[in-house]
Amino acid sequence: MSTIKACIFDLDGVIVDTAVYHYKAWKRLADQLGLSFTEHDNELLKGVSRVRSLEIILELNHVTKTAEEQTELATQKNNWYVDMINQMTPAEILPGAKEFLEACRAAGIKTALGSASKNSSTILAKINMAHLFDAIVDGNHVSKAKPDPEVFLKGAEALGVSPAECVVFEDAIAGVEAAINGGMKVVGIGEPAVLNRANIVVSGLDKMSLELLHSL
Ligand code: B16
Ligand code: MG
Repeated sequence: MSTIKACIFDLDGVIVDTAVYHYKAWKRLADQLGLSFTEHDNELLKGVSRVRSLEIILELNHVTKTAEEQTELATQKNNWYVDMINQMTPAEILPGAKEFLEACRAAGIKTALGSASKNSSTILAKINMAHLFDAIVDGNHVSKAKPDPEVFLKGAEALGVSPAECVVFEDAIAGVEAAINGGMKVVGIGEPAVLNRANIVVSGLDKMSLELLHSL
């Protein structure tokens, strides 16, 4: 008998691919500052907070900025990013994401969002999926970034389940580690060679089923 009572989903890379918009906004900022920033560099920002993302770009370019300048730059990037996510539609939901959440809920499994983003409510509203989550925990509710398990532990708490009863769905290495650090099972979304600490790795939620979930 499976003990799984809840699923906690990361947002970027699991439900939608907002990484393309993050990249465009960071690239615009980097170009404005005369800094180098490639799509390869963008991989380092996945699952990482906005503030830390800027620090990484500055570090890659051996550039320093004051705390005030960093706040201003991160705000500028976010304004451009928000302009783009305001144009999102349900057509951008990744394959199988909506169907798997609906299947979980129909089977009595609770659902939560566990994202580093401070813009998750805008995104969920634009793709019309907010109603599919029993709890939403994002960058506005946590003080410690993944791989710290805070975001997922708060999700479990909000759902009234124990960590051992949760399965996390994550596309970032730091997110997989956060789930393990929180005592949860984790399904990696992406490449098995990259997410090798996950219990299983699938290419997307279209490859998930309740049967596979209960086999974990
Ligand atoms: P924001 P996730 C993360 O989302 C993104 O992967 C990461 O690239 C981004 O920097 C972070 O959200 C913060 O986003 O600037 O909107 O607060 O994968 O944790 O859902
Ligand atoms: Mg992610």
